[in-house]
Amino acid sequence: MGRLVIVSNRVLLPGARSGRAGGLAVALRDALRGRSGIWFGWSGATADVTSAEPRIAQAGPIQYATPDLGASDFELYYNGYCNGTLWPLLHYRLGLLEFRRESLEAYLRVNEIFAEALSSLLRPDDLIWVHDYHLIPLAASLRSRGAANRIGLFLHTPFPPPPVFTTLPRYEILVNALASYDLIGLQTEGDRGNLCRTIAQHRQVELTPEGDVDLGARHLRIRAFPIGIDAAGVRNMAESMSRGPEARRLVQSLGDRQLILGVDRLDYSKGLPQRFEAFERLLVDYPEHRSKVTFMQIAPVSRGEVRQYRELRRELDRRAGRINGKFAEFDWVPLRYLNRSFGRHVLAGFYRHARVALVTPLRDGMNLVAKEWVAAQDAAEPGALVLSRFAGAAYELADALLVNPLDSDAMAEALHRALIMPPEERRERWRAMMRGVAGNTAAAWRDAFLGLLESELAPVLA
Ligand code: ADQ
Repeated sequence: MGRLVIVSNRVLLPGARSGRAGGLAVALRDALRGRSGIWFGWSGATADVTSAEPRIAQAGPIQYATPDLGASDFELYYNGYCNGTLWPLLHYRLGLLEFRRESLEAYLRVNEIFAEALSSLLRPDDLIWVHDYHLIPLAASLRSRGAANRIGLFLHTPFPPPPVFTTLPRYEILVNALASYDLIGLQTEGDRGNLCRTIAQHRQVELTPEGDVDLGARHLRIRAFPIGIDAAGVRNMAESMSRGPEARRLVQSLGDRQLILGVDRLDYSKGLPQRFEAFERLLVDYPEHRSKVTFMQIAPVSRGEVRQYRELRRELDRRAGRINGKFAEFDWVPLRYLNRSFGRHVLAGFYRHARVALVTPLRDGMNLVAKEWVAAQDAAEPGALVLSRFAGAAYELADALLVNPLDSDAMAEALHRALIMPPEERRERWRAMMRGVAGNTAAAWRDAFLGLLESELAPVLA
């Protein structure tokens, strides 16, 4: 068995506190632990220029190779093309998309430099697993340096339909780059269909119903691999942390009020303004909940260097101030809005005390918070989940109260329904959701992807 080489935008370095790392980073680290290999990705630091000589660290069988980004590439590649162009495009937000040719050039250049740096570390039988939209051209850059390894890509974001994707100037560069992979994984069947149609249209080829296509030199497979979580781990963590100091203080501060909880990165894809509006509608349309519920939204600032994110933050500050100014009583603050992050274990304890989880992205690849909240519930007394139809998680969590996050009246109705839902209905819905979450773990996701990437893969066609 060859080594596993994982390439992702950020790397969970040895010794880093995994309590703050996302479930995904932990799953990838575990994937590497099972076999020797390399974890390659941006160090998180900037230097004068993007470095083709990564920092190297070794921990047990895993080598960590982490190049720095040059200051201008941080601006043009990371903030510019990745977060200012691709992220809004992949989340169907064309109005927020900014394109500059200079950023596209930086994107291609950084991928070239990363490929150069990685090439010197590769062995011919290494299995390479690339993650996410930051690195789409990486396989093509590696191939041009002679890499004949099996290379897979997993896209954590949604993938939009062709009329949306092809609004991207010079989109064909990306579609052609995708053809250098052996396997591309997406979160849902919907995303898979969209990517298949985009490739079919652009390359004038036909894909099989499963998503196989011969692209000249390569046989490409496109499949849905919905990402999962370590359900048992989250459940155990929630069980013990529900009695931890933070959760105890939270419960004490709530008194006998019910907790509605939202946990997200502060990102415009997460639908936070609409969520605040829905909470306001709840207090207007169902005044019986005033003084009886507390909505806590945890949203640590992310990508604060990007203009759209700064504007979003200002808008949320305004809305939060207005809601509290309008509805607060001398002994009740309806909305607790926190721009700070908490460790995974603290969040797990909070999840268990949330009577309602409010997960309403406008568009989301999967949304692991929804799954983590389900796994954290007490089987005897679970809460209710209000979930956006446009999160990948909605495919698997059909027993949540599914809402359109653009319809704040409907969201207020769903919130009301969740708050008054009888225990038996909550238990029934939760049991169905938990079966799905427990049955599709992060480890199962990883093994399914790598299993297919490794199996009788793509004999390179002559
Ligand atoms: P994200 O957009 O970051 O991920 P999500 O899936 O909800 O969104 O969260 C990923 C991880 O970050 C989870 O383990 C979660 O607990 C943690 N997290 C989120 N908000 C947090 C907060 N406020 N404080 C602390 N931790 C927080 C991207 C895609 C998603 C996709 C994931 C994984 O945008 O659609 O589900 O990758 O593929």
